[in-house]
Amino acid sequence: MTRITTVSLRRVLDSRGNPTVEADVLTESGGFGRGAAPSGASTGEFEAIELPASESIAAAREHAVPRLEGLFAGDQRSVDAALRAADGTEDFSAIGANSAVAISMAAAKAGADVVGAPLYQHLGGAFRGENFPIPLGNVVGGGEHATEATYIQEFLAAPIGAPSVEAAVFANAAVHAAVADVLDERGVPAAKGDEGAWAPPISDAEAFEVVAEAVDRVEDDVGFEVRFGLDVAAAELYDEDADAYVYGEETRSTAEQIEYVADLVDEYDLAYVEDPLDENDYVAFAELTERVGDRTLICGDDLFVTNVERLREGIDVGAANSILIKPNQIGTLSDAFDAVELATRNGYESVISHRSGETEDTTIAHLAVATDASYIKTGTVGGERTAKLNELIRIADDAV
Ligand code: 2PG
Ligand code: MG
Repeated sequence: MTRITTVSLRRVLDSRGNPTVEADVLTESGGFGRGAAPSGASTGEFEAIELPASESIAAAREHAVPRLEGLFAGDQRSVDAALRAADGTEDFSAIGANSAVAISMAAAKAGADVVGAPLYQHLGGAFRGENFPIPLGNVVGGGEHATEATYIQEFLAAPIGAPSVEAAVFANAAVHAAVADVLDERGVPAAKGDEGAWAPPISDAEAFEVVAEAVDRVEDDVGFEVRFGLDVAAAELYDEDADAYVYGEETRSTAEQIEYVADLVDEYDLAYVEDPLDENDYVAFAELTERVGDRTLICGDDLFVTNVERLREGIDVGAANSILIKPNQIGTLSDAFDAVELATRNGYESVISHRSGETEDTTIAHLAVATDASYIKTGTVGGERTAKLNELIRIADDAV
């Protein structure tokens, strides 16, 4: 008996100290699942709508909860369809994508609990040992996640030669520590940004030197290939009126931005570049992918917002070769699965991702394994980040 008997919603804290939505789902047989919505700061223009937590909870209690009671918790498609029907809009603006995603994740966990399976297995996945999702770990960051730091939002360690999840997770932590050493040697003080990455008051050019040096040191130490990548979050830099990317005093036209990023890919052998261009510019994305897509991942985050329609548009023009998957950008796990499936069928890699505002929820670690994703982006240090990384280590150890 897996019918849902109760769905409760409450406000809890996220890692920025803001209120977010937590959902509990209980079934007739005593199955239990809990999920909490994350929250973005550099949100894409086309994301599903996050409402203020209290407003979202009130709307979901009124419209969604009555439709969910009596459904089978393990039937994820029905649960997610009920959430969509309860909302009635394209972008979850009636009940809020925050309540929707919290309930969707909580129902999945309740469904897993009922059958006594780990969430990643319940969602249809297996841990394949050598095929684990490689963690991309933010080690230096700025943009919307930290003021007075780099214009590029994230410099991400990418331990692509790691022999195990554990080795990869610890390599990223080592790069984070090595960055602190290199900054210290240069006399640069650094606080941390929203995701636990160092947020030093240095130029982007210096940040490249610092991260490249830190990655080299760790690579020598661990003996496997460690590279790095970026989330440029270029939509935040793009000024529509000026039709240019604004880096403080410096601006770059679209053609210059493509040139700049392509040069960075070659100079630093970047493994990964997310949102190098504006979220509306499929054409420029395609141009860059054409130039460097054979040697690095060009990933659409704000470009695709985990939305199959937008992804299809991107696939048609060759806009990228990978997609960032954030369940709260689209509102349900089923929608996130659909995006991964479409991506996979078209040769795109999937990168399952956290948000800058997070909780201790570990669903994305299970989602990455369940979808056999190539990468997971979920920070390097800090409790709400290590919650996911440690869960990945447990999954690898078959201890969840
Ligand atoms: C991103 C994310 C996570 P935010 O841009 O990829 O790193 O940031 O959650 O603020 O959108
Ligand atoms: Mg991004």
